[in-house]
Amino acid sequence: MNSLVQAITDMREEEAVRTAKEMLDTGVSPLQVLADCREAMSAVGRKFEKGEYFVSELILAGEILKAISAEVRPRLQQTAQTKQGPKVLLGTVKGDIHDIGKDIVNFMLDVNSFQVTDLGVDVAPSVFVEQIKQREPLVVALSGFLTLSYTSMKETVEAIAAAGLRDKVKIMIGGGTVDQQVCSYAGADAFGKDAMAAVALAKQWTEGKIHAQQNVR
Ligand code: B12
Repeated sequence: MNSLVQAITDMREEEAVRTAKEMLDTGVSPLQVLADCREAMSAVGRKFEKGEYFVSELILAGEILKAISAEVRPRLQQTAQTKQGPKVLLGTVKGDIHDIGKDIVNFMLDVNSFQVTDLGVDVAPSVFVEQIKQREPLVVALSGFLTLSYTSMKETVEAIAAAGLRDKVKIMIGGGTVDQQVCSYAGADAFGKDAMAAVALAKQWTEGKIHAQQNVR
């Protein structure tokens, strides 16, 4: 466990943010810093499972990660291109308010030139449907960390299909323990294990469609 992972896991907020800044200043890749954050969040999750940590620690862990993300984001943007690519609609599904992973997916897509609309957390299937009609994205990205989110993801995919929009969008899911089994259950097109996977899928699905999408409106 390196010192950043240790500081986050032990809830030493100031030290964690300072360590992350120092790592970035000395040339450690922003993606490595995010990977360390992820490792720490898993450790925090394990402590919560064992009853060593409570919801208050989860909230603090969330705040620490948001503070570090705020440091990481501008460093990623330094290398970003400015062109506006295809549209992606993103949100955490109904019943789930976890947004740290979603926010990382948002900014990784954003720095890779996608036009991301983030609908926030606890997003009802009907809202996804409404926003697809309004914004005509090529990709819909559903995030969820709770087991109950799998049902919400399935209901969201079903609502999109019921509205006759299923063949207009590619749907990816991700967050926490989402895997191929959840993907098949939900009826999504693919799952991604991290924000880089989200970018890879979005690129794969929209290649050659960038100009077409830019001309919409
Ligand atoms: C922080 C946290 C919270 C915070 C969330 C703060 C916030 N603003 O998000 C708060 C305190 C609010 C919270 C609340 C709860 N939580 Co909570 N929480 C966590 C914790 C510790 C970390 C989650 C996290 O943000 N991880 C960091 C990110 C970066 O994770 P990541 O998976 O690496 O993210 C990447 C991928 O998932 C992927 N990704 C994410 N979204 C998407 C989308 C797409 C399309 C793609 C392709 C990829 C992708 O990209 C991300 C970046 O690379 C986890 C433990 C854990 N091990 O994850 C529990 C955990 C998820 N929580 C849990 C629980 C039980 C709860 C509560 C029910 C607790 C309670 N009793 O009240 C509530 C539920 C509230 C609700 N209705 O949603 C359980 C879920 C168990 C389950 N299987 O259902 C966990 C697993 C803890 C545990 N071990 O028991 N929680």
